[in-house]
Amino acid sequence: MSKYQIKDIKGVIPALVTCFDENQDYDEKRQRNVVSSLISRGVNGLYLTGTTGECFVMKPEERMKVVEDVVDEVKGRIPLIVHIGAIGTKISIELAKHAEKCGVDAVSSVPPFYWKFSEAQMFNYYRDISASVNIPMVVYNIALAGAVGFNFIKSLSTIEGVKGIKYTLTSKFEIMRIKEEIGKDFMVYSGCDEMAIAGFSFGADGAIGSFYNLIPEPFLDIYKAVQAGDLKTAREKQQIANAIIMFALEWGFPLNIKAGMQWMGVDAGWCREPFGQFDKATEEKYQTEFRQLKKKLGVSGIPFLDKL
Ligand code: MN9
Repeated sequence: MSKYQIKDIKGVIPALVTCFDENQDYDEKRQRNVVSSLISRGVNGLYLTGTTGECFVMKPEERMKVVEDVVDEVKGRIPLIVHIGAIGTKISIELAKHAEKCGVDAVSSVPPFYWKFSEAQMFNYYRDISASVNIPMVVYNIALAGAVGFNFIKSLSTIEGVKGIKYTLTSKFEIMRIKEEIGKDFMVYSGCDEMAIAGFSFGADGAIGSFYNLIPEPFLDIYKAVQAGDLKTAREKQQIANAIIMFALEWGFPLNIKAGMQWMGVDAGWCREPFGQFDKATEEKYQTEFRQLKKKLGVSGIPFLDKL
């Protein structure tokens, strides 16, 4: 049974990396370690098998196994949202039902993509999945899957069960509009970690993103600071986080996240092909450059930097 209501799923939520071993197999041991380490660092929830979780290079059974292991590791300590997106409604429904049975708190999905489905087809996709489970659906709006516009979001919000949106677009002002025109109880999760301050300022309830696997600390501070009306602190923390993000983005995603985690002693394993991997020399070069950035920033209190 799910434990948290959608209104209680808020704050800083890592889009959890999925751990693979050197043979490209899903690695339960590493996965459990990553989860418990993130919980000890104070994250407010986890978003499983999404973009960062490499879901589209995984088989449905593997995605299900990740959900089972994470649910077992978390034991209700923080809320869980599971991305069940696939191009076919039938596959998504199977994943959604399985996630519900495991006891997660919400499901989420990108719209079906690749064939440029019409809005009517996408609407039916969300309608059918939502009808198949009794836990809320969070629509995932991201350019990679073909971003949907405000009016369509409004229409999706009329589906019973659709209770929020993960908004991974740079048009953050629409978060305010969603809250005003759809309703303040319609949950909004800001994507684009480099704009978390904007997301929270425009009224997002939470933020879901990849860098919260690596540097949740400044974002937990930003979340608190914006809520307390302390934009100065929020801006300072965002500036530090962005220096790290901009630097890391140049090496390719999600390799950068896993490499960074490795450096700080949280072993998330390998990425799945075709993402590839860094050769030793490249990784050492990045690490050296990062140490220089750390010196330039001159900050402490961010474990990733402290441990470099
Ligand atoms: O919101 C992630 N977006 C993508 C989810 O993966 C495209 C973000 O967390 C970004 O990885 C991050 C870096 O641009 O903001």
